[in-house]
Amino acid sequence: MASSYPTSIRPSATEIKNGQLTPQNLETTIHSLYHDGLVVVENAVPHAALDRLNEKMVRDAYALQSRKENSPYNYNRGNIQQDPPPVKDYFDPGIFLNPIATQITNTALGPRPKWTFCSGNTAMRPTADCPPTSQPVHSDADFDHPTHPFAYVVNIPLIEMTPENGSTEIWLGTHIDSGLHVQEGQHGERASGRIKLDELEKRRAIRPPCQPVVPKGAIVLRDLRLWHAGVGNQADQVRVMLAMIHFAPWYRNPMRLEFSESVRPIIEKEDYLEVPVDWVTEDEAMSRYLNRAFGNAYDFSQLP
Ligand SMILES: O=C(O)CCC(=O)C(=O)O
Ligand SMILES: [Fe+2]
Repeated sequence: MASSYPTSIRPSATEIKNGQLTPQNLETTIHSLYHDGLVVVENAVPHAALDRLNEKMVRDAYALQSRKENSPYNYNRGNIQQDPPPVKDYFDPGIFLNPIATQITNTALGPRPKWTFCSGNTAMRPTADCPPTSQPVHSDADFDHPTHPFAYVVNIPLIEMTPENGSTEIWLGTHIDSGLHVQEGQHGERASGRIKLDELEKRRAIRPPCQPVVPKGAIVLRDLRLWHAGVGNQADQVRVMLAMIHFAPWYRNPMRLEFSESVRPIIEKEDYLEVPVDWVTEDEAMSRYLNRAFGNAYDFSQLP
């Protein structure tokens, strides 16, 4: 039986300094994305940038949580869809335009993938009225989609991610026979993309899921079609995990990002991604980013 645990690579100091993997390490990532639908790249993001963003996003997470039923949660209230602040002060290119993540998606999907989704998933600490609850196993590709790779999620946890604090449960290899035929739930609803229970049991006998320990500074690249689930956080710290999606350059995808004008000079220097953005003022960006209703922050309904 193939291992349930993902392949991790540890780039050398030279690779990190150059923002480029060697051909050998790049081949390993492409091999893992092809066979497992997921790969981990360790030591790729500077810790200071993660700490700064984490402090802000954890504070914001409590504000979102206090909205209870009206918070933008996915499947259950302990797991919140949370955008990072879309302004220069929090826009560290080492996180959002990470060169190694971009090198991998350029190689796997073709030159200049489109970056059109920028958000995060926050696993809240358990509370009396909201105990740790896992999400149903699902695919984020809850719409009719190609059977070949067309999009990768770049997940960046802001702290070390462990089974205790809600490391995402992943089902390696499930991107290969993914599609609406194994899913339940209507596209666009809060609990869409759920994998049918009999399909889960069939798959468990072949290659069961795992919850990997993902060290701080690591990036997880995941095929958008891969089955996974947010797991209840049992720890006393909030776990924020950023989720950026790079779509193949040829994929018909009209989604756009919304950032403050202050981010524009940084984005305009980016040569390896196409980044369609609606620019807004700093004030608009700051007042809007926590007010996306569910189905807006996470809206793939424009996709075919
Ligand atoms: O928070 C996680 O670990 C995963 C969340 C997730 O998969 C989702 O909300 O779609
Ligand atoms: Fe998901």
